[in-house]
This record gives sequence, structure tokens and C-alpha cells, in this order.
Amino acid sequence: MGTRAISSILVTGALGQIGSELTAELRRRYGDGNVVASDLRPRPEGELGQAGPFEQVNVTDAEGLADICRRHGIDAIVHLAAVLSASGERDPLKAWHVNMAGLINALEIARDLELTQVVCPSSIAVFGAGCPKEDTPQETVLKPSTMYGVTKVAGELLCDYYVARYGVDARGLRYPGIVSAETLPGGGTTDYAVEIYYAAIEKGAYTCFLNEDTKLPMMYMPDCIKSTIDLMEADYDRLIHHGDFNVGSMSFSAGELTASIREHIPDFRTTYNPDYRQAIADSWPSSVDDTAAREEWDWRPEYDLRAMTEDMLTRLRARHEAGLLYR
Ligand code: NAD
Ligand code: AKB
Repeated sequence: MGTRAISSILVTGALGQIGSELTAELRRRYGDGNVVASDLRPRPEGELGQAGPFEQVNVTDAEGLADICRRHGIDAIVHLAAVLSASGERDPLKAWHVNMAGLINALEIARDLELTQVVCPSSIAVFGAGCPKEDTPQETVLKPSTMYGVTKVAGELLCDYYVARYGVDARGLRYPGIVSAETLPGGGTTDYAVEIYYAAIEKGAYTCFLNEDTKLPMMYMPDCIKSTIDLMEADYDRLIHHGDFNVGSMSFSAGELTASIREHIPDFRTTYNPDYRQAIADSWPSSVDDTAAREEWDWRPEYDLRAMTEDMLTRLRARHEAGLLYR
């Protein structure tokens, strides 16, 4: 198929944890006017809503989504709108509906309008019973225990199906838990790894909903953005995989994260009060093997736990001092 240039991008779920930062970076690279942010929620006051076009749309509305793509001459969709693992267990049918209808709509639009590309993140939530916990391979048993994981496995298969059947250039990567300082996460099991930094700055203490020793794969937002754009811009002819790349970066437990924060805030304390999210975390790997991403599109993460903690605390502290921690 070869790689075709992208000139106009629609981001769904643009107001979420990843979308809010990825959209800003895509606008820097592709031009403010060429990246349409969209979300179920209305246009926000801040830069994201003002710097470029914004459309309020429900991704389950196929015609609404197609209309936006036609009006803006979209040639790539970065499809981020989804219901995540913890929220998904509270309302599994909603998770199924939003995650599957949203993705099939994006893929059908790509097929119908002959878009250049669709990018849809998957997750470490595709893994479950029967796969190795350490260095979980690219190809392994996929038996998730959450509805979110079920939708992510089905989503990967759908992306690969559209590649093989219709020649749609669909790409996806299995993000680990994403840690970021701009927008709070939206209902996942790894959310603790963001909340803990806010609590460290604000209160000097945190009660964690996972236990001290549960080790999960994680990634800092700059690497999340880099991985997504690297994959978008990768040469199609080098890709053997399409919708399901493992991407590794770092792995840590809440205890190890606490220790890294205590290097900067020695009095910081975490207590542990695991809830229903513990079982979800227990079903996920502690690290992944991302050889395919490294070989097929040169994936290299840049941040480790120490560098991430330093940057998170610096950024959140500055906001706290300006009275803007939760802006
Ligand atoms: P988020 O929950 O922070 O944001 C999702 C956004 O989608 C929200 O702004 C929400 O308003 C919007 N949305 C929800 N339902 C919608 C609908 N029906 N129509 C339109 N918009 C809707 O999620 P995120 O963390 O930014 O995740 C983005 C993608 O990355 C998702 O596919 C998620 O599964 C995947 N992912 C995220 C992580 C992570 O740690 N953040 C890890 C693995 C995979
Ligand atoms: C979640 O915890 O649901 C997400 C994910 C790993 O997919 N952060």
C-alpha cells in the first residue's frame, strides 16, 4: 500500500487524558487548523477548544461522525473516545456499545471515504489468564477478564480485519497505564499512578486502591505521544503487525512509585486499601515484550520512573503554587 501523507486529522475523545495532550502536539506538527478536536463534551474554554476546530459528537453516531469528516476533509482519524476498565466494570454494556460502535464507525468511514489512516489505541487490558506475566509477548493468549479488555481484543481484530479485507490502514498500540500532569485520567485501573502525584503535592499522603506490590507496565505522557505519532508516521511497508503493538516503557508497583516520590518529599506516605480494581490489576501483566514495535517502527521510550517523577512533581508543584493544580 505504501505510506500516504496525512494532512487533516480528526481526534475523537480529544478532551480526555491522552487526547488533550496528543491533540495539542498534532496541531503543532500538522497545523492548528488541520486537526479537528472532538468529544462528547462541549467545546472547552481553554486552548484545546480555541486553538483549532472543535466538534461535539457522540462516536456512536455514525452519520454525525461521517458528516464531520466530510465537512473538514479529514484524511486520518485518531480514535481515542472510549470507556476505560474501571468505569467499564461499573457499566459493561455501555463500555461495549461506546467502544465497539465508535470503532466500527471510524473504520467504516475510513473505508467509505477512503481515508489515509485510522489509529485506535488498544491496551494491556487485552491480556488476562493464561499469558505470561513478565515480558508478555506480542503473540499470546488473549483472555481478558474485563468488558474493556474484551472490547480492546475485538478492536484489535477489527483493525486487522479492515487492513486485510478492505486495505484500510488501521494502526493500534497496546498502551500501558499512562501517567500525565495535564488532564486527570478518566476511569481506569492505573489512575492511581496519576492521583498519587497530586496527593503528594497537595496533602503529603495518599490512599491507594491497589496493594503495595502490584507491578504494572506504565508510560509517561511524552512517550505515549511519541509512540502514537511514531506509529502514525511509520512506513506502512515495514509493518507486519497493525492494530496490536505491545509498547513497553517502565514497570513499577505503588510501593516503588511511593519510594520514588519520597526521594523528593521524604514525609510522603501511602496507605493501601485495595478495592474491586485490584482484581483487574491482578489480571494484567507486569511488563511487556515490545520487540515488534522496536523492529517495525523503531520504538524507543525516553522516560524511566526517576525522570518521570522529577518532571511530574516539578510541573504539578508549579501549578499548585499558582493555585491551578486542578485547572
Ligand atoms: P479518557 O477517559 O481520559 O478520555 C476519553 C474521552 O472520550 C473523554 O473526553 C470522553 O468525554 C470521551 N468520550 C467518552 N464517550 C464518548 C462518546 N460516546 N463519544 C465521544 N466521546 C466520548 O481516556 P484516555 O485515557 O484519554 O484514553 C484514550 C484511549 O487510549 C482509549 O482508547 C483508551 O482505551 C486508550 N488507553 C488509555 C490508557 C491510559 O492509561 N490513559 C491506557 C491504555 C489505553
Ligand atoms: C485502564 O486502567 O483502564 C487504562 C488502561 C491500562 O487501559 N489505563
